[in-house]
Amino acid sequence: MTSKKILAALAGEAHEVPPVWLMRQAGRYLPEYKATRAKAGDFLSLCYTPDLAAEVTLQPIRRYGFDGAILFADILLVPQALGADLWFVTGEGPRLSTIDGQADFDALKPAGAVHDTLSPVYETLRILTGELPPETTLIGFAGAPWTVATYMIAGRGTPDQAPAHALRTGNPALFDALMDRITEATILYLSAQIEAGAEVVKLFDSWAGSLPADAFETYAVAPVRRIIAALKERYPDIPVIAFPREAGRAYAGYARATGADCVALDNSVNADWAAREVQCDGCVQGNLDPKLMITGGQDLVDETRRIVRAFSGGPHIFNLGHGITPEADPENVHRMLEAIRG
Ligand code: 1CP
Repeated sequence: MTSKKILAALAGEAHEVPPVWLMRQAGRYLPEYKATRAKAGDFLSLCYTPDLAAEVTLQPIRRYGFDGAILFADILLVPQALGADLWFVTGEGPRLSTIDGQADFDALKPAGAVHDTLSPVYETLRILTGELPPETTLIGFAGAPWTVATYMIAGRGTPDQAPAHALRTGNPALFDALMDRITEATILYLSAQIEAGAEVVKLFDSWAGSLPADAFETYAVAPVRRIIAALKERYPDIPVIAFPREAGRAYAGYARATGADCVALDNSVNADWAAREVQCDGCVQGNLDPKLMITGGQDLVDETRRIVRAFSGGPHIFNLGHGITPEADPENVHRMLEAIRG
């Protein structure tokens, strides 16, 4: 038995009041986050300064008492650890060096080199294990290989991931080599996060929905299955949450195909359908439209209650369908929690 509700839900337990945390719960909607980020100077310094990264991880736990604390870091730290240049343009987002051909791939570091860059992240987790309340679950994470590859190839976020699709179909040998390198690096990175205290790990496949049906198995399912199998071989008890965002009907069967203990649902999925077709295989998480954290009101309360009801028959972790945005009203998080916890 565990006093940690998230771990209990991941083990298959249903709760009348589900555990809750939010994607991007440490972020720019919180004034205390902005203050710490200003102290760090820039986003990457915040990620690589363990005391400050631990501080921003803890801020939403102090303010809201969430059941889960997600490590403060970014999915793009893995490309950087593999040798890509990474910088953040204020008001625009991340920029990376691109992968256009074999020479760019050949310049990358081997997977085993990632710890040289990422060791401060492990230190953040070690700090958090000593500071979190005993009922709070510590969540580590990484990007899933396809999503990380889209950023490494294009050098930035793109609306349609066109550069990655072009490499995938135009030079499959090079694309597969890149996917392999990211997959190996991710296994090492998440293993080190678990050694440092992560009790659950989550794989973010934010662009899984842009893969056509015939490529979904190869690039969204198979690499995630390989990562989960490798982690479970070393750490049989570690639960894994996977988020194949906008997978649509491919959400059905995804947990079985990948070995994930919990599937995170975006907000385009119908909750009653997901209760039948996804929750039958284990825990589900997510689904609330993040826009409701801006608009609030009775809609927020009604939608929150509807999702709690839809998933009340099985294991469920309450969350949003995507990250909370900088425009969200911190008071609306209290309204949502009140609707869940009463
Ligand atoms: O200005 C700022 O302070 C930076 C905003 C920000 C934050 C708060 C970025 C830049 N990353 C993060 C933290 C972050 N990113 C976390 C920390 C923990 C938490 O959730 O509180 C996590 C889990 C992520 C994951 C992440 N980064 C994803 C996957 C989830 C998703 O949102 O789909 C992705 C795609 C990224 C890349 C990234 N990092 C930052 C931005 C703005 C982006 C998106 C870039 C783009 O597509 O254009």
